[in-house]
Amino acid sequence: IPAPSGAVRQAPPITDAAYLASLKRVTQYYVVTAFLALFIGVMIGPLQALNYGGINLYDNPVVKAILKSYYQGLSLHGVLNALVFTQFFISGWMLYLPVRDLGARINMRFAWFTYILMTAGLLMAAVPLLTNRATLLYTFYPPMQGDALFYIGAAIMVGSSLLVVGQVVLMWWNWKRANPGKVTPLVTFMSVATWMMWSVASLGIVIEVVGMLIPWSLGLYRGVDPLLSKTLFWWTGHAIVYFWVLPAYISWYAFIPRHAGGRTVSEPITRLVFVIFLLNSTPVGIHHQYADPNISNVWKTIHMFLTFMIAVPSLLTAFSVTASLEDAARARGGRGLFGWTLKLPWGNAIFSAQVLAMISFILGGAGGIVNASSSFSPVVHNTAWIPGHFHITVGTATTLSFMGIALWLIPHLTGKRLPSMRVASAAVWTWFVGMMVFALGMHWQGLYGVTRRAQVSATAQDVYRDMPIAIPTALTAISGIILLVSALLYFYVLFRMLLSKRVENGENTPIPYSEAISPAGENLATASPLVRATEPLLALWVLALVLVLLMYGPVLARLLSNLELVPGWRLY
Ligand code: HAS
Ligand code: HEM
Repeated sequence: IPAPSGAVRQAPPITDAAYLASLKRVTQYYVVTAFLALFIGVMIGPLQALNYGGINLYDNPVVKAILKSYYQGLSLHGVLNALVFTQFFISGWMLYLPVRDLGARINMRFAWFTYILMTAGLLMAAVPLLTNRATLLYTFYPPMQGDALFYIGAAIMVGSSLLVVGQVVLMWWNWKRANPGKVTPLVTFMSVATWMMWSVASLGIVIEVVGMLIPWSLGLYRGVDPLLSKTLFWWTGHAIVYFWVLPAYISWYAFIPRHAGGRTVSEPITRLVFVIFLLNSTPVGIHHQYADPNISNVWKTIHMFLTFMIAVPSLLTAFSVTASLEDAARARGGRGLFGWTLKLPWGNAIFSAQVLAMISFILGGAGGIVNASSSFSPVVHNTAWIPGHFHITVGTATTLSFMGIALWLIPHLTGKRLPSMRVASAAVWTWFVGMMVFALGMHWQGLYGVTRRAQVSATAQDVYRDMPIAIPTALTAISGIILLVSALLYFYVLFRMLLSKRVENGENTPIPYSEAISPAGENLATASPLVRATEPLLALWVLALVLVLLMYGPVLARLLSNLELVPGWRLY
């Protein structure tokens, strides 16, 4: 991490060594649990990529001994990668950052209790998943039904994340009371806004699981309405993608400029971006349901426009972060319209992982806008295009960013050293290349109507016989191998680091705060109107809730008035 170029924020020192050690340890537990889940989840990915490459390994005796079906593997892959890895990493990352940013003292017993509860939820859900009694895919749409333990475990896991929300928001609120008239520091602002957004977003899935699926799986209801359940799922299910990507944005705004030797462009604009996400992330979920009946076209269209609007803060981010990279590169002597990019520290895996993640997100974001357009949606919906889209969003923008962050965060938390920057770099570059090839193959296959969530390697000969899909099929298979190599390299570095001895005080690897070209200032009285307008996060939180109720209330009311209860199915 290069030395700061000027006046740069430092985390206020925490003098109580035992408290700091406990805070770091709980964060480390979250992060390591996250990567263990990713390790298992990712090992199944290449089998699926080979499936979309026309190669069926699911009859192999070794694979058969572990996975009962393609769908058990896909359920594990989706749940472990998209739900468990993200939630554990984010819970550690966005608890640790604001606590250090404010130098605050939180109740460590409560923090540990939350981690243990979340892990208990995970273990409960894992039992039916591993024993093929919750082969429901990560969206667990009814009428497919799993064991009650799966839903109860999932509810406990999500519920524990709400305890982290409570702890962080309360800590921030105490800081506000102790510092009247002060502007919330940027990293805390971004973390609190993201947690608030998640609390509003998660309500849909909480109502679905606690109010419908748990009693149904316990036999208390004779059936559930699949459409109502799916609508509640997507209330949470789209906003969750911003819960996955905003923690990466925190790093892109606050820390990446420092890694590159530059500055964050504008703290006020960054705050605006997070406020738009708080308000607008959730009332967009119906773009997943254009094909569903009993939701009027008016609401589908409103959600479509709100979806286009939620691309705006990401576009603001794209320009702001590029400007901060250009600032860094020009300070290192970079020249020309694009030539400056060569001066960026591409050999530093912490940096390159995250900037390659951003580059992949340019393409992923563009694909998202295609998905959101109700006129294009019928072409791509439920095809291989969609996994193509989300492996360059959550599978790269988020995952590769978290992989890069872990390379400085673990040394910071543990005092251990990254064993090899070269191997780490090889891992992150091959991940990027692998995911680009994967996305090309999957988007391309999707355009020919190859369906997602299908064991096409067992049926392709019949169904897709006349389609010219040989090239995208081959690309997908090749990408699976590249990604397997990449994952093995990354986990080798990560686990070697974790298993090595502590060699220094973790504080020697500081939190890489960046200086801002346009800071928000410290006092509200002298701050710009934009800073003052974005400071009252509590009021904005309430507004976000009201907006969601307005945008979902009439849709849910219509579904409730036409309930169609369906008994459970067990397909696999
Ligand atoms: Fe999506 C489906 C629309 C963003 C994840 N999405 C999914 C699914 C997942 C997912 C997991 O409207 C599948 C769900 C399922 O299983 O069925 N998505 C969007 C839109 C956006 C979007 C409009 N998605 C995400 C993010 C995800 C994610 C973020 C995870 C992290 N998505 C959809 C729709 C569907 C969908 C439909 C349903 C499809 C269907 O039919 O089923 C937008 O938020 C995207 C805005 C993004 C941008 C890009 C900004 C670029 C940035 C990087 C800048 C680069 C820099 C580098 C700075 C406008 C910020 C410069 C480099 C230098 C070297 C200088
Ligand atoms: C689904 C491959 C990593 C999240 C899929 C599918 C393939 C695949 C081919 C589509 C399966 C189908 O629709 O039938 C891979 C490979 C990976 C990888 C080769 C890297 C080695 C990841 C990562 C994440 C992720 C890092 C998220 C953090 C998902 C999700 C699904 C999925 C959520 C959808 C599951 C479902 O439809 O229920 N993966 N993946 N994958 N993947 Fe990955």
